[in-house]
Amino acid sequence: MSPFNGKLVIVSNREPYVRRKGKLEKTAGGLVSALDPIMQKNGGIWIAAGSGERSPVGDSTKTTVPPDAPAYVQKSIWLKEAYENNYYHGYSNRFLWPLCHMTLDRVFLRRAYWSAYKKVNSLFAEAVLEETGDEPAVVWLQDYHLSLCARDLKEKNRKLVVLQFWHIPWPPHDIFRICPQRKEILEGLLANDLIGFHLDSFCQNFMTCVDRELGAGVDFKEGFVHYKGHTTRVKAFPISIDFEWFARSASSPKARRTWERFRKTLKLPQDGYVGVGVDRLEYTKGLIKRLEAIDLFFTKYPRYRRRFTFIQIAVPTRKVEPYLSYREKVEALVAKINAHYGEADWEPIKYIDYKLSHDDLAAIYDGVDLAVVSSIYDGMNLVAKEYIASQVDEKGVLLLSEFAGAAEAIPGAMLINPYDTECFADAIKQALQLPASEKQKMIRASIAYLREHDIYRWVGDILDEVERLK
Ligand code: ADQ
Repeated sequence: MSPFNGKLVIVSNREPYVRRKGKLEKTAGGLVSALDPIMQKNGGIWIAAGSGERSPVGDSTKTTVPPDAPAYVQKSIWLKEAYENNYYHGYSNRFLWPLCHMTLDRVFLRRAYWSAYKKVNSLFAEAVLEETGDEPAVVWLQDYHLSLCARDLKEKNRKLVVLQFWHIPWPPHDIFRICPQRKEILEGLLANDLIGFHLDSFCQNFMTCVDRELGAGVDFKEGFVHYKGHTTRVKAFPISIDFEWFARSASSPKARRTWERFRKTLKLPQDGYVGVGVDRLEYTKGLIKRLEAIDLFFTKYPRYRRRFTFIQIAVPTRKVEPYLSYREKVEALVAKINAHYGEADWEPIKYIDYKLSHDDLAAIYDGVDLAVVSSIYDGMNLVAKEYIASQVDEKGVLLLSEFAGAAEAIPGAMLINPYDTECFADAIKQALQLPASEKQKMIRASIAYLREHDIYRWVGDILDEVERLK
């Protein structure tokens, strides 16, 4: 990664650290997992909506993080509850999220959502401008919560270089045109100097939308959009993880002890196979499809009862509808499968509904025989990459949905279609039956790719592109 000396301001909805019971804790989720190591290395300021215990000291607060080795500043903006509900739970998560993931029956919109979304975007822009004044800086906006921010920033400080990374898919135009505010959103995004997506197909979808909706000048091949005198670079940067960190953590003696402790606590049979799924409790991650496939697997292949146990780690992150109902459905299905196939001393699914540290996850990833990522649609999916990086023993198999961005790049994964339950169930059996040498060959191919394409390369590629644009 080339040295980056400009002042860096990251802006995201979610704080990297949240205060709970007086203690700052790192939050779960792809964005924070990806960018916290970068900020710890480079320093800078990270602006986000406050979400833990509210500070009594005003509308925004600054803290240095991480608490045990302060490396950068976190500025938290405290939003009024109505704004928070309508902008975050409403427009961002009940409207844009399902729209971009093409789960159209979940798309839900209210007028109040949009006005709060606009207001909160302008509050974020103000919070950035308070830090930069008239000075130059690089402002890196994160995700779909902030699609109008770049426009405000550029209008008030022309010296800023503004870029945005869109962490979720960008849907085809036929889907995006469902959005009544599509022109404002596209114009807002085109104020950026650079927009990044995980995949080239998302870039193409986005450019088709600005072409059809705004009549912007689009160079589809080179990835440039010219609109109202401004040029925006549009480019794919598939996000990754801190490969070395996971590899190191998984190979530590502590990881072995952690895995043994898990085996004991979960009462896993000593000689059986173990699979794992690690997800936010989120409908796009395809947990129901996965459980249905596991259910069918035990029906079709009864000899694997007692010989295969699946650990599902599902952390609830959004405590509103439709997540509450989804959680109920997932938990009911787990209970049904356990009641149907379970025995006095064996449960087919071990369900864990809380957050684990990445050290614990690395130990589990290395300990199990296979991991399942069954997203019905996913921008990238970092769990897939964390699992590969943690394969010290080179014995694991990754069953990966072909609808996760990760499937486009990672060689050596076993691709599945989560909608095709029967093939999915068969793939679990095939994965368990693969000879050790074949598993090793596959996982080595994945590891070799990922070692070269880690999170530092992702950030380096983006910041190099920023330097070129400057
Ligand atoms: P997410 O959908 O949140 O983000 P994903 O890529 O699935 O992200 O990664 C989830 C992260 O949360 C991983 O780092 C994982 O280890 C962690 N996590 C999940 N469950 C956990 C648990 N029980 N305990 C501890 N940690 C847990 C969005 C997009 C993705 C994209 C990312 C990054 O939806 O497609 O990969 O951003 O761009």
